[in-house]
Amino acid sequence: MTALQTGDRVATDNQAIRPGPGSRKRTIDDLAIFGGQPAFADPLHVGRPNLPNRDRYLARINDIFDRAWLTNDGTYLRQFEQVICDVTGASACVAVANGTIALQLLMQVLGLHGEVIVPSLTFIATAHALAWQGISPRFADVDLESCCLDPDAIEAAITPRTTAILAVHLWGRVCNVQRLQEIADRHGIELIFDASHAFGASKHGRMVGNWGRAETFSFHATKFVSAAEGGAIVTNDVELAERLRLARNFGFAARDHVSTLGINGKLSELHAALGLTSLEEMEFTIETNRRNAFRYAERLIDVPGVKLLTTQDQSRSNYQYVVVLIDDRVARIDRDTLVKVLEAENVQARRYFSPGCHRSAPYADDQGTIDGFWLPNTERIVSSAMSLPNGVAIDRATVDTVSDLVRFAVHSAAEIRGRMAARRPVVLHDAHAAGALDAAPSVSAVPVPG
Ligand code: T4K
Repeated sequence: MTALQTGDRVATDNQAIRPGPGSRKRTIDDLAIFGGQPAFADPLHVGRPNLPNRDRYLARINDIFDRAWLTNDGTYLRQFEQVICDVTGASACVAVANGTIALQLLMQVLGLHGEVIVPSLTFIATAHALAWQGISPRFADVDLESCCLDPDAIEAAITPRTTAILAVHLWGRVCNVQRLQEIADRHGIELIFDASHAFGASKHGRMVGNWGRAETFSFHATKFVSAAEGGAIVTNDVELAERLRLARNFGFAARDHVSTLGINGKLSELHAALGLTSLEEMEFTIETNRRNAFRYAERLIDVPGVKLLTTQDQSRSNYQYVVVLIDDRVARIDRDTLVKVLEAENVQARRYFSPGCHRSAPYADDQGTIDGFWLPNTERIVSSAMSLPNGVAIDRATVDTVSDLVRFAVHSAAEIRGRMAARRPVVLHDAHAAGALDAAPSVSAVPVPG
C-alpha cells in the first residue's frame, strides 16, 4: 500500500455532533441544569478520538494477519517511527506502549535519580512517572503567559539532589526552551520534555522533538494523533535511542542475550498501524482544530471574564486543546459552576488539570493539603482553566452553540447563582479576593511516596 501524505484525507467515520432543538436558550429555565432540554443529544467529549480512515486501517490489519507478526519491532512499528521522524525532523524515534512508559524509559536510561524539577500544572502521569522511578518530583511554578515552567522558578528549586528538569509543553504551548537549556547547562543537569500535547507543534520554525536531550509524546485515544494507546521518545542522540530500544524490549541485545535492565514497553503492530493511519490525516486534523479554535476565539472575544488562550508568537500549534480561563471576579460565575452548566447540556468541558499534581495523592494528603510550598500561578490557572471540545467531529455550528452557552451562562450569572443558592449554598470561588494567591511563593520537593 502506498503511504498517504500527512495532509491527505480520504474518508471519515467521525459523525459531526450537531446541536439539537434544546440549544436555543432564552431564559435560565431553558438551561438543562434547571430542567430544560440539553443542547446536545449526545455527549460532546473533550478527548473524543479523531478516527482515521477505517478502510485503510482494516487493510493494514488484514496485512498484519496475513503476515502473522503482531508485535516486537514489526513493519508497522518501524513505519510509524519513520513518519514521526519525518514530521519532527529528529534523527531517532523509539515508539512505545504509551506516553507514561515513554517518560519512565527515558528517565531509567538517563539514570535520573534524586529530585527532578517538574511543573505541577500537568496531567498526573508526568509526576507519577517520576515517582514510579523512585525520583522526587520537585514542583515549580509556571509563568502565566506560556503556562509552562517558569525559568525563574526553576533556579530557586535546584538543589544538590537535582538531576534533571522535566518540562511540559502544556496544551501544545511550547516552553521557553532556550532559557531552560541555559539553566540545565549551567547546572550540569539533564533537560527533557514531556511533549504529550505538542506533537506537530513548532516554535521559531523548529519542531517539537528537537529540544533538550529527548522529548516524549503520547498517542493515547484522546490525542489528536492516536494509536488508541501509544507513545514515543524522540531524540537527536542516536546512541541514547539505541539504549532506549534495548530497554523497551527487556534489555535483549540479541536472542537469549540480555545486556541491560529492561521492561516491556513495546507498541503492538495493531496500535502502530492505527497510529500510522492517524498520522496520514494529521494535517487535516490540525487544520480542522485550527479553524474551530479561531471560531471559538471570535465568538468568545467579548464575553466578560472569559479569556481564550491564543497561539504563542512565532509558534505553530496543533490546536487540540481549546482552553479558556474564567476570571470569576469579572464573569461573576466560577469555572466549576460553568462546567456543571455545560455538562448538563452534554458539553463535557474538562477542568484540565485540576487539582494540580501537588494537591493530588500521593503528593498531598487526603484533603489536598500540601506542606511547605505554594505555586501562585499554578493555583490561578488550575482554578480557572476549562477545556472545550475540539476535533474533527466538531464543526462551526457546534462551536457556535458551545460558545453561545458560555455567553448565556455569563450573562445570566446572577440568576444562575441565585437559583443554585436556593437549592444549596454555592460559594463563588474567590481565592483572588481572599488574597490567597498573593501568599509567599516557595517550592519544595515531594518525597517519593513509600
Ligand atoms: N503527560 C501528559 C502531559 C499527558 O497529558 C498524558 C496523558 C501523559 C503524559 C501520559 O500519556 P499516556 O500514558 O496516557 O499515553 C486523558 C488521557 O487518558 C490521557 O492520555 C491524557 N494525557 C489526558 C490529558 O487525558 P482523562 O482521565 O482526562 O480522560 P479519559 O482518558 O477518560 O478520556 C477523556 C474523555 O474522552 C472521556 O471522558 C470520553 C472521551 N473518550 C475517551 C476515550 C478513551 C472517547 O470518547 N473515546 C475514547 O476512546 O485522561
